[in-house]
Amino acid sequence: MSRSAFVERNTSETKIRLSLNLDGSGKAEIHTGIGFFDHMLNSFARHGFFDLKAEVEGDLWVDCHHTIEDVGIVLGEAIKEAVGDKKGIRRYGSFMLPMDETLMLCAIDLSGRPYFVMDCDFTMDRVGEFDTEMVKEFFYAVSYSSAMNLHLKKIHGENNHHMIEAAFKAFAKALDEATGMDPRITDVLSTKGAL
Ligand SMILES: [Mn+2]
Repeated sequence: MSRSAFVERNTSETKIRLSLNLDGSGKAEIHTGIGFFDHMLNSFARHGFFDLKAEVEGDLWVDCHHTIEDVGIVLGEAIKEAVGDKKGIRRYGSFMLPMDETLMLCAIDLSGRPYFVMDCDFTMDRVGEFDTEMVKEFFYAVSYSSAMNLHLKKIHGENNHHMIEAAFKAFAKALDEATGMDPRITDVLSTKGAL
């Protein structure tokens, strides 16, 4: 049983084709037109052991906003589809990821109820062609379209490239744990019987 999804989304602002395999090996083919964003999505795939392909044509002549936000929406939809009925998965996942001076916490509950909390401030407006304020927009979109409870908290950080990269890697590690199978869980890990 393959836990994967393909999502296509076309609007007047972005055209996105994305495929995700939760049980992959970390292979990625990412083309968003934003170099730093490609670097982040590659890191997400590699460190979560997800296979991820993303072909994105966004209105980068406006700015990076629609492209990054819409990839977040589509990635969230793919996660939701790939986890399916959530039978046998751990549901919760968290990771504290160090990257040089930066320390980033990510915690996930695949609860079916979207909620996003981010406590991370940046000291630069941009890293490459990536606006730092889009970190919040991206993860907000992922959490809402996948119906995931997602927390991101910066424990320490000075370098903006490190802080963003640590957030993407911590998210990958936490999601890998939350989507992972536990042989002790024979149904859905909830006293309600459904997530
Ligand atoms: Mn880097």
